[in-house]
Amino acid sequence: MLDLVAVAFWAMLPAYVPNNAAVLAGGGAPIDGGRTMGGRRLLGDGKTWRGTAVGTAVGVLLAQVLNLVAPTVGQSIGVDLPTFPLAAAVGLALGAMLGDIGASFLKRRTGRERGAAFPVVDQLDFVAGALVCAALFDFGWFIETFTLPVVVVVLLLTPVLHVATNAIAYLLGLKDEPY
Ligand code: CTP
Ligand code: MG
Ligand code: K
Repeated sequence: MLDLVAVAFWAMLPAYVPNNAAVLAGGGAPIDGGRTMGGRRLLGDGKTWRGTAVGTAVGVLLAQVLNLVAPTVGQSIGVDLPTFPLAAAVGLALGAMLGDIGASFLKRRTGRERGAAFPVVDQLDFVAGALVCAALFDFGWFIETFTLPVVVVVLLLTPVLHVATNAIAYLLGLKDEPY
């Protein structure tokens, strides 16, 4: 059980970090360029080119660091930790950003202003994006790494981690809302 949690957490790290990096790097031009659809912003000012690019880059870089330390860390906790081929790393990091962007599109279409909470979607949008893109970019790696039990742990663990991380970012004054 602990093995599953360790593998799930490790395999998702390149998808967890991009959203937090985007919060720190955000600002600048919005992806939608201010365009609207049905009187509402397509995505809103919370989805920027810079946040998306930096978030993706940080996730891919983190995967390289994890690749270097996987044997050492794995041995010390007695778990066979996965490494990340480049395509898988890009899939996880970019996919996490795209999932979050997709959720903003849905939020705007359902009348939610920038920053409004969208429970469940807020907690799992980036997981869905990361898993779909990782599968598209490196299917062999994906099915080997994300076995059904690992996916189940990811789906249970991520909302808890997401709520905790964002609450901390809010308390530190890095984020405007605690979700
Ligand atoms: N951010 C960014 N680019 C992204 C994602 C996030 O620049 N692709 C930055 C923005 O500064 C954003 C902050 O990270 O305001 C927090 O991200 P998030 O909570 O996802 O955005 P919200 O501002 O809450 O907007 P939305 O309602 O569209 O989710
Ligand atoms: Mg938000
Ligand atoms: K979000």
